[in-house]
Amino acid sequence: MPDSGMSRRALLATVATASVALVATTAGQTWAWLEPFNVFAPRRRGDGPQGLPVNRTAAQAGVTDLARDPDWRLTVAHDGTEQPFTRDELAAMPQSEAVLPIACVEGWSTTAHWRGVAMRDLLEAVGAPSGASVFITSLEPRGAFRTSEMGPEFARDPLTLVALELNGEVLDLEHGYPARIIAPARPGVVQTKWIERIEVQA
Ligand SMILES: Nc1nc2c(c(=O)[nH]1)N[C@H]1C(S)=C(S)[C@@H](COP(=O)(O)O)O[C@H]1N2
Ligand SMILES: [Mo]
Repeated sequence: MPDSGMSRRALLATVATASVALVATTAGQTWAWLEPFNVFAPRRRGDGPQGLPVNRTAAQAGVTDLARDPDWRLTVAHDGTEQPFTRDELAAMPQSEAVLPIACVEGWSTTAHWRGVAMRDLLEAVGAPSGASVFITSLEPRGAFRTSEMGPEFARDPLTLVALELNGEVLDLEHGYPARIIAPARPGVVQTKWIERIEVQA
């Protein structure tokens, strides 16, 4: 019957359109899902200065001049006092080492050798309890990852460092020079770079 033939063609056309739409939707999701791999491409293990990928560069963070400023100090605020440390002063303190990964949610994890002042030694130097929580602020003027919080379990861990060196060299500007946080078993987003202030929580 001509009518049913038309209906069948109409039905087939509808199914075909639906299939195209389904393929288009799936393809769209596939591309959206694959998209991060384009971003990963320049961040493979070993890429970036000192053998470590870079999440956000110093230029992107707007810290290039601030991080190189000889007047930079790391200020530790505790119990109403503010104690500034120059980089040389930090480097003159007992140094600790840790082999720890940066694990970024964007899909890479790279282990590196870090050296610097253990957070617990820094806390002790300003008379703060080793079981303190700390609030860390970066030189970065704005940005989602410019601050981080750290509970006592991390602050007192001997592997939690205010890192000054990476893989045997002075920490590269891209990796947080003059100083950054590195701590075990924490996501990359809280491994704060270019730090300028540590507030000991009351
Ligand atoms: N100040 C600051 N620190 C930061 C970030 C940032 O954007 N700003 N990015 C974080 C993220 S998401 C990751 S994965 C690590 C990457 O460190 P890297 O660039 O030295 O490898 O830095 C963290 N520290
Ligand atoms: Mo990250």
